[in-house]
Amino acid sequence: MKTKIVNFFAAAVLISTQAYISTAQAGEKWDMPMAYPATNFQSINADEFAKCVATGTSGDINIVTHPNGTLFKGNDIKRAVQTGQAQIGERLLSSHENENAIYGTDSIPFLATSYDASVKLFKAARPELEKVLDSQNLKLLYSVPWPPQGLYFSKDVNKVEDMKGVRVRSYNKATARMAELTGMVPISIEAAEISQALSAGVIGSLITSAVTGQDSKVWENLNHFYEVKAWMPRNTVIVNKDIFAKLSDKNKAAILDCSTKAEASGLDKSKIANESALETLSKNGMMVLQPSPDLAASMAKIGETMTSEWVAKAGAAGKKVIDDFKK
Ligand code: PCA
Repeated sequence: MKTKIVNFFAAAVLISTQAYISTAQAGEKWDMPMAYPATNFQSINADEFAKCVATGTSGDINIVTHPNGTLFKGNDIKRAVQTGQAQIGERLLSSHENENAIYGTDSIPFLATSYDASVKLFKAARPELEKVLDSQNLKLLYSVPWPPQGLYFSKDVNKVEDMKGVRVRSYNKATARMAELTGMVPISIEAAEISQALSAGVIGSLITSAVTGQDSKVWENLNHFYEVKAWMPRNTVIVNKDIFAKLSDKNKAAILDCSTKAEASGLDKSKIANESALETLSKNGMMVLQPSPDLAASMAKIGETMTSEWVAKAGAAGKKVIDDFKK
């Protein structure tokens, strides 16, 4: 109840700030819902993108970012942009893999686990992704990888059997499937609610990056981080296709130029944020560990199962992406 009141108050302040902004400026206001904290590198990058767009369109388009799921929760952002309730938004597209397997390309286990490989995989996937997004009234602007995904626990985990029965937060199909195959119990929880879920004992484990562990102050409840490097999922910024289509050529070009810049600077920010988050985890008493050979071998096997499942679902489009990536 208390959080509800606080959220309501925050929303009221937000609305009055926006009203001020829209009367003070002549251009169009675009709302940009995002699911992650304002201090996260993805959100900071989006703020810079918004500034670039305001400058590049000479004030015609003013993007107002709404971090931490305050305007729409992560899971609702894509639909909000599709329907034009929000003009633009940032979303972890792999969470929509149930709509189309192509959305899950970045979460195929152990396929692209370095920044270079992640860039290469995105390049291979982009044309297919754009097709799928286009069919849903969306246009892809830019995409930024999260650091490699590891496993957080409150105990030593040396073999897959040690995970049995542990409740783990899931954020997409791959996290849920990995949980199932390791004998864990997946529970879908928004990033903004991780700390609360850990403190309440709803979950005892996470599959995520060092950065999201840091954002959620996981050391208050967990003490082991295994650098499994399962995959590097991406946040993708999408705009409503109809709204974009109505812009002048000059404003379209300005937004695309800012998108190219945001994709490059987001990549750099992700690398830097990962290094510093790993340090922060250690400083706060987390053990940052490599998986044992036994654990790594089991995870690799689970990865193979998940990869064949994905390939079977993704069909010819998926095969083309993987072939292009491996070229
Ligand atoms: N953070 C996001 C997605 C992957 C990551 O590292 C999250 O946990 O929701």
